[in-house]
Amino acid sequence: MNTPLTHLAATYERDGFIVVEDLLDPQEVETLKAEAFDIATGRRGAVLGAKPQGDRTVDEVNADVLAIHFPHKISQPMRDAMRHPRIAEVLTTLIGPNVKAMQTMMFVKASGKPGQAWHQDETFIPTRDRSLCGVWIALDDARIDNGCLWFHPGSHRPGVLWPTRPHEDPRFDASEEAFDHPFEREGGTPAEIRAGGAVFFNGYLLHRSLPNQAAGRYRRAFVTHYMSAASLLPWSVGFPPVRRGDYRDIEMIAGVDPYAWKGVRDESLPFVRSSNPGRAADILEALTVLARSQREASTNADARPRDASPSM
Ligand SMILES: O=C(O)CCC(=O)C(=O)O
Repeated sequence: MNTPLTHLAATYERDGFIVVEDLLDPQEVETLKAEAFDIATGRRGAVLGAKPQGDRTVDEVNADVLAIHFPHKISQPMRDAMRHPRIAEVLTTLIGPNVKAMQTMMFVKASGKPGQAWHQDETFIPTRDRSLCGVWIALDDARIDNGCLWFHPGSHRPGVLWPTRPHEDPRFDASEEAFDHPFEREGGTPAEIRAGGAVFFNGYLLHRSLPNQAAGRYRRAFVTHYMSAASLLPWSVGFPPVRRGDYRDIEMIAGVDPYAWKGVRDESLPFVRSSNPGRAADILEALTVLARSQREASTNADARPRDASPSM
């Protein structure tokens, strides 16, 4: 990381995002890709949506996977990536000394797969101090043709969460699109990043991705969301979403947890989101049932004290 951290912090404040090249080395990148495949084929244990490889090729397996949610719960390399010391170093400069993480996602975007329409992550993951920061690590060279991220630089600065609505744009997946804001729908700046590089972006920043139109090339990315540990996290999570006054299925990344006395809860379940709509619906239905019993068990049990947090 050659750019001084103070310069990165000023750029983050101005634009709402920074790019850090070579955050992971090629071996770490390959390990995460292999982990994604192993999770999707059930080699990391019984995970909702995982399906044995059988006689499918690697490409056939990957084509069925849109994303893996909460992979850090079942994969040590994913958890290591979430807790990467270089990420912690940058985040303590951008956010403050005390940083927690609440979710990971692995996007497996094969050729032909859709992008995600303009949105702000704080719409979905609300902090109380606007400290949400997504760290999106490219596991393949992310270019315009294979569906890199796009940003509206500076769109975080008004501190406004714009409304969202369903869209019928076939370029994008089913998640809602932000509208009624002053930024060009077809504008923005692409963030082309080499494999191993990462973009850190503010939770109020408008961003999107376009479909992967590169024949025979993936655009995989490992994403973690972080925030100041000082803020509560009234996150609606689960299927159907249940609103928590303060979501406590967190990992401390740096500094101290001001709410350590609350303990942590293991309530979010890893699952594989299929790119086949019928299969995705079945998985969500099964997840709803499982998540409900997991929540009941977690609510009935005392939260684990902080120092009893599991290490894998
Ligand atoms: O990777 C993508 O295509 C979209 C990711 C994204 O928008 C996010 O992580 O908030």
